[in-house]
Parts: sequence; structure tokens; C-alpha cells
Amino acid sequence: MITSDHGHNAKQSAQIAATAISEQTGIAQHDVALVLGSGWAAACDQIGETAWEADTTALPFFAPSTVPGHGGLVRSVRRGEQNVLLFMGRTHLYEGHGVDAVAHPVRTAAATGCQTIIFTNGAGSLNPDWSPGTPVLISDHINFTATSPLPGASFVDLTDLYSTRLRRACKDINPALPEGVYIQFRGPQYETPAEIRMARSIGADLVGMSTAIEAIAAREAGMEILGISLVTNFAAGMTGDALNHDEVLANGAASAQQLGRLLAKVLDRI
Ligand code: 8IG
Repeated sequence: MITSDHGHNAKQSAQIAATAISEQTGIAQHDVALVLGSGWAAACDQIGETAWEADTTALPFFAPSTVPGHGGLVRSVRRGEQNVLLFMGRTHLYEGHGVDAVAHPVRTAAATGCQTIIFTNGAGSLNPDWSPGTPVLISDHINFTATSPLPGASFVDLTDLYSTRLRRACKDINPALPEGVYIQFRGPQYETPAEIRMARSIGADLVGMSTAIEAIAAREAGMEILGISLVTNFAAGMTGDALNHDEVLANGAASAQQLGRLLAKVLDRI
């Protein structure tokens, strides 16, 4: 297995990985990619029949997974006329493999032909009305990582980054779905209460450690983007309780069935 990126740029690496997926699946092109984050794993079986599944590490240039609750599996699922590429787990910036490792699944999805990508994540809520278990559409993001997946002078437009059309489709399915601005911190530590007050004052409603960097890479690759957070905890300082990763994951698992149905219905409207 190829494990280093030397001699290839990010796009070429993605093309190599996409070719490996085509060869292993026997499917020339995928249509939609779905990234399942913390707490979303139980949603994956409601999307459709599994046609193929592999460890992401069996594919070129995918970083090894190190986080409990992030499986590091990739699946090809057939749903109606669509071939859906499902990533169960992602590479996070805090794992230290760099922005290209974070963006690699996204670029691979684009190279397999996906024109749409759905990002899901577990997130902390800054809104007292959104308790754990609440799904929230991402309306926009604040990239607070001080880095970018784009090389050089890539002046990519991020207007309507999280597709108004796809958010509307979600609200047709469930009119009660709220929307909010997601802020990505690098992590791996959760925020201090002071950082959460700052995040609120600059316009954030949801806080997490993923998605913004990936969405930027997806936009550069020309894909239409949908982002959905599952609130798994109130952000630091909001309740007086400490944040605990195991509780965060348990909160996600309880809602994942409902979320699977939402994702399945959204896929039918893409
Ligand atoms: I799940 O409260 C989840 N991921 N940064 N803060 C940050 N990431 C998270 C949180 C949170 N909850």
C-alpha cells in the first residue's frame, strides 16, 4: 500500500485513491459522498445496501484512524439510482497529519465523480434551546483553525458554501430543523468557557473540530455542500458540568436512527 505522498500533489493523490475505489468496487463513478462524524455511525445502515466496504487505510494516502468513535471505514452504498460513498470516520486536524490528510477523503470523493458532499459532525451547542440530540443544519462556518487546505493564491469564493438549496430540501423534510453557524477549533482539547463566550460574540452557534477545512476543500473541488451537526453537548461553561468524550458519543448514538432517516430522505432529493 502506498503510504506517503512524496512526488504527488493533493489532486493526484486523490485521483490515485479514486482509481483504487473504482477498481475495488467495480463502480466507475460515485454520485454523492457522505461523511459521518461523532455520534452518526448508527445512521449509516439506513442509507441503503452495502455494495463494498473497506478500511480507509486500505486506500492510498488515507491517514490511520486514532480516535475512539471514528471507525475509519469507507463504504459504497447503492440507493435508488445513486452510488453513495460513505466515510465512517474522518481525519482531524488535531491528529497532526496536516490539512491535506484532512481534505484527502473530500478530494477523493470529488475525483470519483461526486458532485455533492454531505458533512455530518458532533458538535457543542452555544444555543441554550439546542440540547443534546438536536440536529442543526450548518448555515455557514467560521474557520478558527488559522489554516487552509488550499495551496498558494487560491482565492476561492465561499458565498453560499453550505447550499441554500440543500438546506431547503432538509427543511421540506423536517420544517423544525434549526440552522446555525459552525466554528471549527483545532482541538483536541475542548474550549474554555472564555473561548466559548468569544465564539458566541463572533457569531458561532455550534462548536467542533472538523468540517470547515473539509468544506473549503469541497468547494474548491466544485461540489455542492450540505452540513448537519448533531448537538451532543452544551459548549463549555454553559451548564457547570465538565465535558466528557464518552458522554458526547453516547448522546450521539441515541439520535442516530432518526438522523439516518433524515439523510436517506435528503439523498432522494439531491
Ligand atoms: I461532539 O463542545 C463535540 N465536538 N471543539 N467542542 C469542540 N468539539 C466538539 C464539542 C465541543 N463537542
